[in-house]
Amino acid sequence: MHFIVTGGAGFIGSHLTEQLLSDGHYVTVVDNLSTGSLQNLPEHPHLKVLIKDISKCQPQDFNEQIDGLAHLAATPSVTQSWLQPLKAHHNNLSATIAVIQLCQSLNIPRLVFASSAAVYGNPTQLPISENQQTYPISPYGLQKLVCEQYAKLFAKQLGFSFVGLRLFNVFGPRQQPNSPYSGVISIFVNAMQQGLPITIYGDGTQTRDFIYVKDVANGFTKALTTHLKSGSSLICNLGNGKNTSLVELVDILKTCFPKHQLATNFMPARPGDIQHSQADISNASSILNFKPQWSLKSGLEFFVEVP
Ligand code: UD2
Repeated sequence: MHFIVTGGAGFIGSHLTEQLLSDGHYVTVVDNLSTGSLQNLPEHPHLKVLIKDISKCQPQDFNEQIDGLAHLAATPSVTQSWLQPLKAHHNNLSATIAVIQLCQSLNIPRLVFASSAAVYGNPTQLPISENQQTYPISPYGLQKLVCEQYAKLFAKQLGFSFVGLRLFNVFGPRQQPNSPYSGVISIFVNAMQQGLPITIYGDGTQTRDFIYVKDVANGFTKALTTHLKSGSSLICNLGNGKNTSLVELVDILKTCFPKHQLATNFMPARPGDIQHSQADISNASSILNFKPQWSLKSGLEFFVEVP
């Protein structure tokens, strides 16, 4: 099959591209390289890379029959969405509408969208199921939620099938550690490798559902290839299904890497931080046959080995 992966040179998109290629598929990556890098991608005879903003793509940019599109290109930052809401709106929401139009003009039968647990805001119950009320507390969460709603509407109208995957806390190789708002694991691993202290915001009892990036790539692959009815829409959480506190995370890091120093400072909790998060993954497991293969510990061990 031939798939388009938008944001395919980024953290999650590049792992998805690798998995699709190793499963024998053809992939066209579309990426404007604003945060992604060509170094994240392998050289492969079945891989084409189009360095372009997805919202500027035209149907004639693609010559082949496309069997599915995974849309991961975005400004994936809650902070940026507060600082530059119009720009984030363009990159997250308007770009998704451009993708939907591309699905229409190229007759693409499946759209898979990288949504986020941010659509829930403060969860009212754990684990969080897809039926839980959505109440985004950032422009980013709101943009992801409205993207889902646009895609659902157009899936029904145009007859393609849509899967929105609500990602929880993804970690693994190629995640950028260099902003204070990068994923906590990339920041801690980077500090550990450089012998620098880490900072825990709050008392460290907050929990997150950490999912290894290769499991996320696998979830996307299943969402692209599982048979679904034309015109149907499916929303699935994509997490590990377990929650781990930051204190437990630090303990796991210390056991995995006993030779590294890990000095810990505590600072006041970040405003707007949620206390607990854990995905109910029964939808993904029953409909997409998704099962996480990596624990936090095995993912961390592999991650730190891989440069
Ligand atoms: C995640 C997503 C975010 C949004 C949100 C929705 C990532 C990177 N971010 O934010 O895009 O979808 O979920 O709920 O996946 N922390 C520290 N020390 C540090 C860095 C972080 O203690 O140096 C804490 C932070 O205050 C928070 C926890 O670690 O309590 C996780 O932080 P995060 O930025 O990795 O992810 P999160 O859940 O806030």
